[in-house]
Order: sequence, then structure tokens, then C-alpha cells
Amino acid sequence: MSNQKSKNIHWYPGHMAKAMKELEAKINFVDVIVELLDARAPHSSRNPELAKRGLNKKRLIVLTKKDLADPHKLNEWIKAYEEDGHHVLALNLLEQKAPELIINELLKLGEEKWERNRQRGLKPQPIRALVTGIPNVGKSTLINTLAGKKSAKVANKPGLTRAQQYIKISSQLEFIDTPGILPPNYEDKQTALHLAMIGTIPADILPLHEIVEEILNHVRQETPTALFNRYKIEITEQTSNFEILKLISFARGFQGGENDNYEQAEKVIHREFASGLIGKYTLEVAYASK
Ligand SMILES: Nc1nc2c(ncn2[C@@H]2O[C@H](COP(=O)(O)OP(=O)(O)OP(=O)(O)O)[C@@H](O)[C@H]2O)c(=O)[nH]1
Ligand SMILES: [Mg+2]
Repeated sequence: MSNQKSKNIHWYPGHMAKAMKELEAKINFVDVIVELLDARAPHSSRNPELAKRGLNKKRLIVLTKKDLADPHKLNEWIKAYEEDGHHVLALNLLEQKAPELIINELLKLGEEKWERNRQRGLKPQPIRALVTGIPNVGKSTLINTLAGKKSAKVANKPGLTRAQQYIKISSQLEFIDTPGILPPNYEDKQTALHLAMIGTIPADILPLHEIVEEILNHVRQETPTALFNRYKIEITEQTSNFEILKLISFARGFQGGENDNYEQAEKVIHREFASGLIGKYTLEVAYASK
């Protein structure tokens, strides 16, 4: 499964350069870049290089995993990206209507191209789109639902440098059949931490203890009753995070005792936070960039 595969990716400078080169080649073939960001960490799941590249192309930002994100903070992000001049959608890609909403937005983006085609007396050309994003943001989910649902046939059209495969959605819209994979920005500690918290990059990139400490701090600050609701543990503002680990260990019947480092409880918190069982969170506050 794709999650598993991404565990083995390490972005050495060589990989990075290659990924960027492949991405640029793909960008050349399209009219629109569909940039997938995780709604729980829009800033950290954005590759800063892509923000700079393909600037002459239209961009549709899709904030994925809306079902796991904080709705209020997410709205602020939507506004910020719109202020930056992008088209924006926030979606749960697992919902049936998601591909349709993306298709509709892309057709709006196509109007300008078709107007140009008409002015030159050309038949309206299909608009072409490329799905991009860091690992685990939902690229395959989106491409598979688009392909499974609508595609007539995968078209093979020779391009300038090499053939590029397209998924034909309709006479108006085509997608490049493989996503542009972007490396996450591991070098920035805060970014790596946020991506690890939401389970988007392998947890072993940072000590589990650190990840869980951040999760607990965030959850306690944003939603003081969430830990009680999930684990039925009584805590106050004074309760330490270490104490919370002990309480959860006890509540779940884990080993406990002198030598317990509460790793089992940490794993539970990490897994349940990442899958939305503790609550809906967006770790970053919106700001306009470009
Ligand atoms: N809850 C929720 N889960 C989602 C959503 N979109 C995708 N997922 C899940 O997120 C996981 C990763 O999705 P993929 O489509 O494999 O992501 P990807 O971008 O192709 O990942 P790589 O192939 O590793 O680069 C899968 O388990 C999906 O089912 C969403 O909107 N909401
Ligand atoms: Mg994939």
C-alpha cells in the first residue's frame, strides 16, 4: 500500500533534484496544477519549491482530509489562499462527491483557455491538470476515483520530450495519470514535527516521545475535555503529560509499573490523534503567503 511505500523514502539531495526535474517536466504539459495539502497542516504539507515553480500556471489548492481538520481554522486557511489568488477547495476525498467538485472547479478554470481557443478560431482544447503533493495527502485516492469513475480511456500523447499518459475525464478535461510527488520539508524541525503528528511522515523521523508531547500540548490547549471524552481520564490543568500517559495506560489495561516507559500509551495517542479519534485539529494558523 502506498502508505507503506512512503516509509522508505528518504530525500537525499539527489532524490530531491530528480523529483523536482520530473515535476517540472510534468508541469510543462498542463494548464492547471492541483496542489493537494493536508487540511490539518496546510503550511507544513506545502512544498515551498512548488509554491515557487509553475507560477505561470493556474492553481487549484485542495485541502484534503477536511473530515479530520478543525473547521474554523480551515476556513481561515481557505480565505488566506483565496486572497493569494488561488482557487481553493476543502474536501474529504473519501466522499463520493469529491471528484465531481474538483472537476467542476477545473472546468471553471478552463473558461479562459477556451475563450482564447475561440478567438483564434480553434476548437476548444481540453484543459490538462496535474495532481501534486507530498506523500500521503491523497493523490492516489483522487486519481483513482477520477480514473475509476469517469475515464473513457487512458490516452497516450507524445509530448515535447517524452510521451505523457493522460486520464481523459471528458472532452474538456484530462489529468496526467501519475501524480507529481513532492518531498516533504524534513529539514525544518517544526514542519517535520507537524507532519509526524498527523501521521503523514514516518514517526521514526523524530522521537515518539517528542511527537506525543506536542500532541498532548495541542489537544489540551485547544480542547480541554477531549482526553476525558476519549479515555475517560480525570485531569486538571495541573496534571502533567507524564501523568496522562500513566492514566491512559491504566485505562487501557497496559502493563504499568516501575519500568514502564508508557510507549504503548504513546503509540495509542499518536495513532488515535492521526486518525481523528481524539478530535478534529488543524495545527497551523492561517496566513497569506503567495
Ligand atoms: N479521512 C480521510 N482520509 C483520506 C482522505 N484522502 C485520503 N485519505 C486516506 O489517506 C491515506 C493516503 O492516501 P493516498 O491517496 O494513498 O495518498 P498519496 O498522496 O497517494 O500518498 P503517496 O502515494 O504515499 O504519495 C489513505 O489511507 C487514504 O484513504 C480524506 O479526505 N479523508
Ligand atoms: Mg499515492
